[in-house]
Amino acid sequence: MSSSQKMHSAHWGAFQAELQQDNVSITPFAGDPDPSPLLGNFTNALTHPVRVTRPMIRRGWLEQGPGADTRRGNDEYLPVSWPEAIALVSGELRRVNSAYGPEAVFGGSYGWSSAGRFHHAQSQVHRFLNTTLGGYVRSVNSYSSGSAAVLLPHIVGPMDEIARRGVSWQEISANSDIVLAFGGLALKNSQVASGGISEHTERSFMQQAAARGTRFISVSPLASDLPAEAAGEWLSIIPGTDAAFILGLLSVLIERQLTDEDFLASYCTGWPQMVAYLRGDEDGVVRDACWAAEICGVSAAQIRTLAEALPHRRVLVTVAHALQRSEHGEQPVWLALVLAAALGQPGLPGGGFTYALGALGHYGKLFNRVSFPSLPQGRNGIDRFIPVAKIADMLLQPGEHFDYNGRRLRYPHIRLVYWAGGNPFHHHQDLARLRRAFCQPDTLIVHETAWTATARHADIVLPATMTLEREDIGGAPTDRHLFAMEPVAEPAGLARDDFTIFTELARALGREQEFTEGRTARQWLQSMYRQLQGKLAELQASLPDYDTFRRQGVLQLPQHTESGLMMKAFRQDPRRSPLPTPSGRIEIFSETIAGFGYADCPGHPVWLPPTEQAVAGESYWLIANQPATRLHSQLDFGNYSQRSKRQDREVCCLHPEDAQAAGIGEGDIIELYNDRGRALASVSLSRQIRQGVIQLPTGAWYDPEDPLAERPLCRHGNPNVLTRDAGTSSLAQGCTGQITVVKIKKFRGDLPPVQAFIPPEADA
Ligand code: PGD
Repeated sequence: MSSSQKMHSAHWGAFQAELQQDNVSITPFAGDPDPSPLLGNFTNALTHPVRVTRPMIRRGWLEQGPGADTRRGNDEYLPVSWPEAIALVSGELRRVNSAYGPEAVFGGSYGWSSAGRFHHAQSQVHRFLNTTLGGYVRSVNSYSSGSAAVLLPHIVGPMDEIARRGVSWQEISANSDIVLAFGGLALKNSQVASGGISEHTERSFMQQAAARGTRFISVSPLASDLPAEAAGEWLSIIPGTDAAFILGLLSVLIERQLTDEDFLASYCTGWPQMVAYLRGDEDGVVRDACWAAEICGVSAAQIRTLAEALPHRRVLVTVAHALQRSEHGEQPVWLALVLAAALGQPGLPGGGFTYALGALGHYGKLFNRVSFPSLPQGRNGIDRFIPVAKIADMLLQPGEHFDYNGRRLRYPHIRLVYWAGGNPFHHHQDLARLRRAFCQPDTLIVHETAWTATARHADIVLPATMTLEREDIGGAPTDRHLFAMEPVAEPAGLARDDFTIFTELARALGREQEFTEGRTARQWLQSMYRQLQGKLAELQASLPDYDTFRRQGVLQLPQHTESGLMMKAFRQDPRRSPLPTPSGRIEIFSETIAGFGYADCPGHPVWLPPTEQAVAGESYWLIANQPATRLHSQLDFGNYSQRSKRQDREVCCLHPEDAQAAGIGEGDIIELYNDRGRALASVSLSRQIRQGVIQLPTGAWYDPEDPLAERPLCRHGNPNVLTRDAGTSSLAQGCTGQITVVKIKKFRGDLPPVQAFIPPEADA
């Protein structure tokens, strides 16, 4: 590494970076066998005009003070100095806290921000609100796996045990005969891991497994969900119907007496109820292969052939995050576990059920024996929360009751929303509704590196540094490398890191000592590193001193050699190592969930039809999945993401026969529309997508032609103008952004220019 090259790390890989005038040249970490092309988004990011470089206040808020305001998203901004900004923010925090208390402050602030473990924006904002205001209304769970995170502990164990600590790629490549992957194993997803991923090994593990004879089967509406290296098979299915498909498989296994009854009797509860449901004992509906085929669009013959191929082989069943990010998303996850159990596979090397393999770079990896300490959050003095995807409901319906995981909760009345490190106008559904929700609070404060749509709806926008402008430490519990992240450039304009902003605010609120504990950012890093040294010393392992670590740039941590231990121990001795479920077994029927009495998530897994359905020839299933050219919405202005656009629009994928029927050709701009909104996108034709389905990835920055419209047109192609804002079920209330129903038409007329990357008007 030359002296001008700086080690750094992102959620999508480690690298060395060198500033060359305004651009950054990137060299991937030498130890990474398959670096992610997303690194290319850094090259032009530092000085892009869309960076936020000064504290800015929305004109309406400055002139009229705090209060609900429909101009949010369509107003001018006025620059202020840092002292003015600090005085305004601290004054408003003081006002809201003394008038209404922390119950009126939403600090859920969901978002991935950047990889450094100290300058982790969410941790910073939570610590700040706890130590200065005494607490805040928080959010629980994630947009990634909101429903599985709630379901899995009821039926098998904590999600981390079944995903991050689940079956490893090493075991798969050595043992699995069949990997049945609902939602596939797309490399675009596993190239990313929160906190960082230094070695992208999924491609080579799939290659090794395929070479040994593993049969990869991807059940998905998109062939592209399985990489070529897996040399696998594509079973094309109608979106959102996997639960019916699995019920069909189970019925064939029962009919042919191919279920592992010993395993089901000794390790599970509730198989008889499942069998009764499949037979239709209560409602007369026989859920066999023909019944399933009608719903899922896979023929009964294919369902039978697959079911008959599974028994007496080492089979691993996995379900991508995407499947549970849709209405009734709990059901395919639960049924995949039931299928693995019916085959008697859980706890065998390379077999059973693992949740979301391939959905993130964390899964299928070995775990570090110690993890890097996280920034202490302080104590939240109140216990008010929402499931994360209920943000718009909370702001629009204060005081209303809602169901969640057996509890009846009430939305608080929020006056102030504080966001750092996330982009709700990327991650949330039904953006017109979200805008109405964001018009409700008195004040919305956002720290951002760039003028995202979220920043453009804020009253106060504070310029945050990008990761490349900060010293930090990057690492994840599933990555054996720890990186000393060095700043590559000075902060853009007046940008400051979140910690510095919060330190100044804490000082203005008279709580600096409580927030900083007397440490600078560097001293926090040193102290966290010392804690790591302490943890390792207990294992008789040592680390170099902090300065040596920073000079080296990278070090290696000891790892466990095996994964999936919870399930293996359970299989070996279910009495001595019961699962952490109420029965200690896999719960095919859950008394707890049944006791909640939810019609949309009963005591055993079921097929429930979705509220909205595509009608052949009239409307389409829209898959709004993760993008391949950026992480979520991050650095959409980066070179790599920009190169993927056509006529500046996001590209959607459509089957040629659907296109022909609609009079649409390759490269045409189309409008996707429904009752909630409209979006423009460029068309790419492909037979790698099921007919009747359109795929438009998330992450194109929201760019409404008329920000105040009831049914806005996004000129750029953000699918969340179209998606439905409704929870997965009363159990988990997870996000359902993955699947929606749209119509399409060719766009005619003058193409409006994309303006998402031009900062809002500012009065100098
Ligand atoms: P990001 O684009 O990563 O999206 O939603 P999330 O909000 O996490 O947003 C992170 C923001 O943090 C960026 O705007 C970035 O500029 C900012 N940032 C980065 N570093 C810093 C920093 O140090 N300080 C500050 N203050 N800001 C920083 C992701 C969410 O979207 C997720 S996880 C999933 S899985 C969902 N996926 C889907 C989906 O599949 N389909 C639909 N329709 N919708 C989804 N939304 C969800």
